[in-house]
Amino acid sequence: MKDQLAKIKAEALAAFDSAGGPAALDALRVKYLGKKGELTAVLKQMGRLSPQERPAMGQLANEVRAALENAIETTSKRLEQAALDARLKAETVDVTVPGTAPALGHKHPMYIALDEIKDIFVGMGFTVLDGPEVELATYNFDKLNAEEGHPSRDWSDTFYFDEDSRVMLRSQTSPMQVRAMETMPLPIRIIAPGRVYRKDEVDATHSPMFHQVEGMVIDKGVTMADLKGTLNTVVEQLYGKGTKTRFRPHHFPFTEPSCEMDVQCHKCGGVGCPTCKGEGWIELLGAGMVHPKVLEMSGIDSEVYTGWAFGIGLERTAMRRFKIADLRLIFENDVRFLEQF
Ligand code: 2NL
Repeated sequence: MKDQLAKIKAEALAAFDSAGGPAALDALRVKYLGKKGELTAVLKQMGRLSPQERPAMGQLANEVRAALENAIETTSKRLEQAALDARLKAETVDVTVPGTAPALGHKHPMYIALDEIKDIFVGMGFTVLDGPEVELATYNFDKLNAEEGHPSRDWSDTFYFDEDSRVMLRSQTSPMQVRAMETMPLPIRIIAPGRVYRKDEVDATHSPMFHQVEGMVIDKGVTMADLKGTLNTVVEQLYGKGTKTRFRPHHFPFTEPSCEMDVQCHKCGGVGCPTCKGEGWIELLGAGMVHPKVLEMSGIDSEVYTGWAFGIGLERTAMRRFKIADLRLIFENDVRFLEQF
């Protein structure tokens, strides 16, 4: 029996040593130490021994069991470590492999144009205003001196929400400026960029939704000379120093006098070419001195304060700047188009 135990011990230790992995080791544990294992089989024969022999043999059997359990423990640790080493080696990250660059988006061409305009005005001390696109006709029309019956108030031109034409999608960003006149301390210098809505059919130059920047200055002693001087400075920053402008008389209900400003064609220098349709000039914006009635309706004393205001279409500005022929391209948001700017 002693020889049997010694043989089991030697065999088992050798087998553990050459176990290829944790599963193989576990199978060996069952083979030698399990209920039907070899060591257990020997122990079952203890009953056949004489009482004198039993204690010594029992002790030997326990020593063998302890030795095997110990060996299993160390072998198991060694195998785990080997597996970990192998995994670490296999999963090595090569930090020198070039990564996948994330696709970077970029500004929409119209917002490039808008941000340029904003920067120029902010640099001159103007505040940028934001406001609701759903407006009251009072703010969009009444307080801007466009009375009942004015053609722009017609249902065929304006998106109303209700039968009695009180709530609407703003058709210009002026309502924000009216709110500014009503609430901001004077003097004010503001620009109001944003979406506006008019019932136009979609074509190469029209869209029922487009963008506008309006601006306004109100202070004591403001004149048409301030309007011209400021807008000329803006144009020189947009189109380069020395760019010529001209002011033509016009009509808007909210300004008096009103004008439109043209810039000399940057392409032909004023001689006339396809870009300016032979005119030598390109229409840029509408402007004027804020109508005294408009000032009074917003609670500003028109005897003390005067102001000027302007409005410019953003899509047209961006189209000219980037030579975009069709307005629809600006809104389709096809990345193949947008990526060009
Ligand atoms: C154009 C013309 C213009 C204004 C907008 C304005 C606003 C207030 C008072 C007076 Cl609250 N005027 N805005 C003035 C003149 C022209 O826009 O052709 N826009 C595209």
